[in-house]
Amino acid sequence: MEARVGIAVFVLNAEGKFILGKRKGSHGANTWGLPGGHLEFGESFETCGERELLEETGLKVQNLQFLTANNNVFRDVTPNKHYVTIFMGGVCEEGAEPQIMEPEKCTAWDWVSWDEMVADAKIMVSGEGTPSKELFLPLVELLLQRPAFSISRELVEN
Ligand code: 8DG
Ligand code: MG
Repeated sequence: MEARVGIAVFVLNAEGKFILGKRKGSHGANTWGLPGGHLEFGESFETCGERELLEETGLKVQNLQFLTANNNVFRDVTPNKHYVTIFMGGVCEEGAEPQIMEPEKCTAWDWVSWDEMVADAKIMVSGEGTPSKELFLPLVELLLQRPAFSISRELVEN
């Protein structure tokens, strides 16, 4: 089995918050992850990110751009899964709200700040305390593998 490519999208609002969705029916069930999905054959990162975001949330994103990438081995599923995650970022229209377009895959969307996500990731890594949102593995690994990375409006606005 080879590693696959997953595209994950940070879509920022005017406050610099982004959306996380509560996963259902797949690996990482009940954890909160970024909207996204599999990179299809022949597709660009940008097209995949825009497509997945629209399919899952109904949101349109402007100026989607590459941010960073990481490597994720899911050992809690049999057979194990291995993904390279490409993190893309962009801004949505002011006041736009995500819709639950695929209730069989995602049961809720919520806006979170980078600091809130980091706080939950740290709780999960330390194993002490209870995170306010249990995070999907690629987000926890983002903090561990790319400690210098953080998201902001400025990063995705240009
Ligand atoms: P698709 O078959 O419709 O393209 O995918 P999906 O039904 O939307 O599946 P998904 O689980 O949302 O995304 C596909 C894979 O992408 C997922 O199983 C693992 C990988 N992936 C990462 N990081 C992230 C992430 O942060 N968010 C999402 N949604 N997927 C991610 O490696
Ligand atoms: Mg998805």
